Amino acid sequence: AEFERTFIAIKPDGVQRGLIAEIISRFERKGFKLVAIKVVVPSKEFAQKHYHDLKERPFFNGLCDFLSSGPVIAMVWEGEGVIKYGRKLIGATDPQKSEPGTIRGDLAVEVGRNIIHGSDGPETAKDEINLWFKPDELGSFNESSLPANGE
Ligand code: YYY
Ligand code: MG
Repeated sequence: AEFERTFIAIKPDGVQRGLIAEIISRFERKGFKLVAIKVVVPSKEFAQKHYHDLKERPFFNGLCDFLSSGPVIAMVWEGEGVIKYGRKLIGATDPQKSEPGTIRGDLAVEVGRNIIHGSDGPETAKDEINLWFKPDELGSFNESSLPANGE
């Protein structure tokens, strides 16, 4: 479980509102490790793939339009328990029900503008990481691979 990884995305509303650093810092301070990060403007077709589990829901079309409406920060975070605890840091889907202290609880008010996505289990984490990232974007590294004394 030490090398557990999850997919986290800051949605266009979070980017537009200037919340990138705030959100990243919450994962960093907890002790999780950022393994990959990039800015992507997903196409609507890509958004539909990402949210394929929800295609029968009435909000599916609006949700996919929204996800593809601007830049998204796509990330892979690693650490023990990161899938489940990442969801805890994020808070409940509806920000009206998210606890204070969570990202959505502190920073959002509407379910359709809840600023962040996180994988909901090991299978979706694997699928979402593979959808958003190529294998060569997920290079492993650790502190000891940094040169000593700036060499
Ligand atoms: O995983 P999470 O993002 O917390 O919720 P999901 O049930 O997977 O729904 C994905 C996404 O859909 C949610 O973040 C907002 C949107 N949504 C909505 O607009 N209206 C709902 N009643 C439920 C979800
Ligand atoms: Mg979900």
